[in-house]
This record gives sequence, C-alpha cells and structure tokens, in this order.
Amino acid sequence: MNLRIAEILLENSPADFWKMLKQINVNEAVGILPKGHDDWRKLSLDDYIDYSSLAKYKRMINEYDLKLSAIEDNPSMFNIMLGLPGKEEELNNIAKMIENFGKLGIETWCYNWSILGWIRTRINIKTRGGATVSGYYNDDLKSDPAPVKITASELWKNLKDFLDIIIPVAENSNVKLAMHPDDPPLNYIREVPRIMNSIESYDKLLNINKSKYNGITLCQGNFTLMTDDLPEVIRHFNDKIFFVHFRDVSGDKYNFHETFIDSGKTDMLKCLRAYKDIDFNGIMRTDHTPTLSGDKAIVPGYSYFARLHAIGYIQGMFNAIK
Ligand SMILES: [Mn+2]
Repeated sequence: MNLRIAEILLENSPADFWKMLKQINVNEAVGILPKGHDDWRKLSLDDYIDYSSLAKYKRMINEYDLKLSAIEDNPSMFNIMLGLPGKEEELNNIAKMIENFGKLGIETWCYNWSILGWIRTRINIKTRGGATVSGYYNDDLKSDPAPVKITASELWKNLKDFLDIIIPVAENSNVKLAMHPDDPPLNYIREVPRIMNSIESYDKLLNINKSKYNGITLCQGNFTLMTDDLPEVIRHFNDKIFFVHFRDVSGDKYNFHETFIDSGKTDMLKCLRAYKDIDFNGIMRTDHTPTLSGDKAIVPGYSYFARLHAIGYIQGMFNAIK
C-alpha cells in the first residue's frame, strides 16, 4: 500500500494552505464543483463541467505541484434522482463531465445519491480544550415537513437506471465512480428516504452494477455508524473502495458529533492496518475535523490547523505500520 493523501481544496488560489500541503508531503488533491462556494468558475464564460474550465482548474492546482486526483460533489442531478423531466439534460451533462475528467486524468468522481445531502444540526459543539465540532441530533429536525415525495424503491430504481447509462461512460473514460454514503446514514430524514446507509445497501449497490468502475467512498464517520467492526467492513469491500474519508465520530447514527481522529469511537490504527491488508491504493483525505482556537474554517469541519493535525497523525500511523 502506498499512502496517497489527497486533501480537499475548498479555497481559491492563491492559497497558503495548498503550499502547506506540499510542504507536509501531501502530493495529491481533491477538487470541488463551484456550486456552493465562492469560486472564480462562477464568473467564467465556460460551464464548470466543460473541458476548458476543468483544464484551467487542473493547471491551477498543478502549479502547486499537486495532482488533481478526484472531484467530489454532484453537479445538478436532482431530476435524475427523483426521476423527473429534465433528467436527460442532467445525464448528458454528467456524461460530458466524466469524459472531461478522463481526458484530464482525474481518476475518481466522488458523488452521492442523497436528496437532502449531508446534514448537521449543530456546528459549535465544544470538545477537547474548547475546540468546536459539528454534530447531528435527530430531535433537532423533528417537526420539519418533507420537501419532496419519493420512495426508497424509486430511489433504487433511479440509481440503477443512472448506473446503466453512466457506468459505460466511466469505463470508456477510465474514471471510477465512488459513492459517498448518506450522512447521517439514516433511513429517513424529514420523511425523505435515504438509501446509501448500511453495509447491505452498499452490497446492493455493487450488485446492481458489477463494473469494476462502480465503487465506494468509504467515509469512515458514516460507515462506523453502520457497524461495530469498521476494519472488517474495510476488508469486506476490499478493492471496491476507491476513496477514503479518514475520520471519526462519537455517538450513534441518530445522535453524534465529530471528533479528533484520536478521540472517536473507532480504532483508527486498526482501520489503517485493514487498508494495508487489502493493499489499498486509492486516495484518502481528512474529513470533518474540529476547528481549533485561532483557526478558521471556510466550511464547518474543514479548518486548516486541525486538517494539518489529522494529516500528520495519519502519516505517523502509516510510518509505524508500513
Ligand atoms: Mn465524507
């Protein structure tokens, strides 16, 4: 196993953080789509999925001597997930985007099949030494109405249809599809079903389309809420794990908060040993770290100091077991 840390880039260039990554021996990066962020691509004449726009983005990252190994996030795909008119245009866009990833050597697309996306209900929970973390508490959302109508079986059917169309594009483009779990991995939030929420559901995902390009983003903070034995789950999914979010939480899937990677419910060293056992050669990044004093986070859970701490912690563990 080679340790391939690819840290997510959430800020615009020029960014000292991108330099710091190279300085601490991180050589790869995960890019984002510009939708929810302050990003130059919003002002570009080209759509962010166009070749020219992605090529410019890649060049910008390469200038920091970082390889752009993955893009994480969904472009617009609600009509696909919900099976509504407009899905054809969304499918065409996704196919075009994946072809462009392939041309540019972006090897992995981390996407999700979550209508409501990732949800936290509190973002300023005090943890060790006063560092702040985010958390999810089910009762915080209790009385909100359902924003859309769909069933779990319709979501599965739409997912299968999606994979039938998009996986051949991914195969031709040599781009791996890495499904991120519903976060939190509950059956429903606000009466909206969530289907990527258990070990069985991931078995089903891998079964409905058996391509070697159909795989997993093993976001540990979610998977550890689906099992009491995360290292065994890592060995179970083996070479279908394309991307790892190396993090931990404390609590259960209904009520939890983020933690430092040395203080959650999971044995991180055993997880890293499991990746070594399966000779994992995909990429790995930190995720949902605490915010330390004097630090700032563009998005809660992505502060700079705590991500540097987590990266050093992973590198140290890896050096101890390699
Ligand atoms: Mn994640």
